[in-house]
Amino acid sequence: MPSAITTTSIFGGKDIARPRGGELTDSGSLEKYSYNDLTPVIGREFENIQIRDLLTAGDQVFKDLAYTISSRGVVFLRNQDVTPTEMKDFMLRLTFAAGSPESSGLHVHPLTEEGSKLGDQISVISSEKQKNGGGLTHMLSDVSRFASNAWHSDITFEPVPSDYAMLKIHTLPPTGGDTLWASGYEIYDRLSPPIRELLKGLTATHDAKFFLDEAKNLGNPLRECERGSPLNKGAELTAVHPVIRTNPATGWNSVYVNKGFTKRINGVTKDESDVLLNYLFNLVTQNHDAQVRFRWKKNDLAIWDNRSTWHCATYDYSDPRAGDRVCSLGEAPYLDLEQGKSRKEDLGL
Ligand SMILES: O=C(O)CCC(=O)C(=O)O
Ligand SMILES: [Fe+2]
Repeated sequence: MPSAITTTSIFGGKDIARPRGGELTDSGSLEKYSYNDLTPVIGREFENIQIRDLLTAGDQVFKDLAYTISSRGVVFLRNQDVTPTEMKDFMLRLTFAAGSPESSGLHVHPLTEEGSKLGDQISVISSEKQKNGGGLTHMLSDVSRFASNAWHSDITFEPVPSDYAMLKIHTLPPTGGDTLWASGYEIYDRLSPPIRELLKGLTATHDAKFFLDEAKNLGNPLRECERGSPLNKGAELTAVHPVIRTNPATGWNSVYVNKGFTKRINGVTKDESDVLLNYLFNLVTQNHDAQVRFRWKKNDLAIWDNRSTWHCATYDYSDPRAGDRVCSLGEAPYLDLEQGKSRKEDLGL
């Protein structure tokens, strides 16, 4: 299979899951929509875009949108009239336009019930379901008073994890349930050159074995089938990825370990791994100037790049909160040792 990336400067990745194209650029097709950048480093809210209307647009619009999401980290669209099926169609076009490998489709979460009403590729995010010991947010099942324990990027336990994710929240408590995102590019940019060099040679193990217990609590068998890529299957729920990852859409490097799933930096002692991971997690959770916090209204929708951001739900409410999420799969994570850039330097900041 032809691959856009054939140089030896690539650390990590897998031959059947390399990106099809190179970096994206913005041709300006979204210029007619007004927007607000919510912070200098992360988040853009568009006005007057309906996902449903964009479904009939050409590929260039999807490319421009992919570039916008990948460069701003997360994009917010208010009050969307869109069905779960349209969300899936949209995400397939987005990931394709962005250059994801042919072997990558939409993810099937290992906890998604077989024959579920909305289909295999929709994860139902539901506070009520979570009360039964299920859902995607195990983190608070083990007693902790640190809300920051819930920071993660989606499904990094898969050998081929997510490029983009779309979440629409349709049921909301009167207040609470905000979601926060943080920029992986910005955290990479806060590392000194010697620490960057150290981390560029390292991989980390990501593990979601706790889903085996959650599947039992829910009474559903774990989905061991192909979960959107031939490389994502079985009950192992473990993957090894580079600690620093290049995003093919922007060419920018990002830190790629997360509190939810990353257990161990490989090839160093356990103590060194703990120190390094804790330092990186603290950079994410203790820098509110690398984060954006979104206050949802009914039917608002977010699309983010899981390769270069983390997110964290807020469990500060008691009334029901629910929505639908679709995750597309990108490339197997890699670091481009020659071409990978700092966001700040590339933007001349
Ligand atoms: O409920 C939320 O705000 C976020 C849930 C989540 O982690 C996700 O949709 O990937
Ligand atoms: Fe998530």
